[in-house]
Amino acid sequence: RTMATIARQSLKIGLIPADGIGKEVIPTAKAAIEALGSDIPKPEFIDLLAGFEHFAKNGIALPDETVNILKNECDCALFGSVSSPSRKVVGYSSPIVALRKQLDLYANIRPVTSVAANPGEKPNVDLVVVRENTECLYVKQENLIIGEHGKEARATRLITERASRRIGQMAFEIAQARPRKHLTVIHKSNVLSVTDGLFRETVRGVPSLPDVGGRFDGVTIAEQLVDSAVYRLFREPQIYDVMVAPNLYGDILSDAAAALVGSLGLVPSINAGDNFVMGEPVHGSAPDIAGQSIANPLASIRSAALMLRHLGYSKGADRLDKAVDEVIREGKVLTPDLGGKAKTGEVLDEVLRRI
Ligand code: GGG
Repeated sequence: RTMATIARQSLKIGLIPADGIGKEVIPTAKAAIEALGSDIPKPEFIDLLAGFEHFAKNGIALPDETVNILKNECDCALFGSVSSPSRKVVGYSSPIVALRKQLDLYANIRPVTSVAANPGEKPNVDLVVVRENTECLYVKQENLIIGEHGKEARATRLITERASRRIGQMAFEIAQARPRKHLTVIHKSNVLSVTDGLFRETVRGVPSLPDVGGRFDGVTIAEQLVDSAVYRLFREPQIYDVMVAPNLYGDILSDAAAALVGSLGLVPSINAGDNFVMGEPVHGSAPDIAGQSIANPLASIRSAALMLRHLGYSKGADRLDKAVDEVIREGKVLTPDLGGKAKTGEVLDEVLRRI
């Protein structure tokens, strides 16, 4: 599924590196895009601020200016990673969660694919996690009260028919465009029969919607409880093609699936809405290695490729993906997460040489 390609003189790309290794890997995606030359409209980059580090210095995690520029001036964006603390910090709220909502980027599309030994061969793992991106427990309505037996914390989990329908439609469209055309709906409706029950029923009902008109007839549909889905993902990942899940399950499943392909440092994503797309590596800000120039740049470069593909620039996207696959397949210049000794910049140079 791609946004309709419109004739553009230039491609305005907002860059939001945010925290930690985001600051090291987003510049590599920028360099890779710049190397594409005339395969894409001339890229123009706009540096934008957000993140916990920005909050710590300035008291704001997501400046209005960042959101306004994204909405009014950019064609697309690349986001790095954010380090929200695990404790409540007064006045702070996750900028990536807010950004996805404010730009209505309702689908987080996370392909997890291994690189086959030889070009043209089928990869062992080739699946896409389609994660609902705007609701579930991420509506962040939590409260704490002192009850009869001490502290009681509650959170609201929101699942709506509208959000489940549109993520379901997106997942069917992605499945329809893939060779296997197989969609698995992930839920836990044996326990959460109201919330997950609504998600499951709504997604399963997508092919019967009046405006679908048989478009998804070729897609086979299965469903799986989230716990057994994790088990089967590790035992037999080949059974999965496209997996669609509510926000929290999708977040966890896609990080878990990354273990199957060697490193979180390889897994890209896009946050997609009907009018905007934002690439984002699945990995976080990795404070343990931030500042050492050893972060893996490949997830960010692949996220740039996904973003360009979504915008309809498949030639440029193919060149980035092919270059990344070659570097992984050759296995000589890799960062430490993949067992190598190379620096971020050395891996980038290998990619640029092949673009
Ligand atoms: N690029 C993905 C990323 O930054 N992951 C870390 C994450 O999900 N953080 C949520 C947050 O800190 O708000």
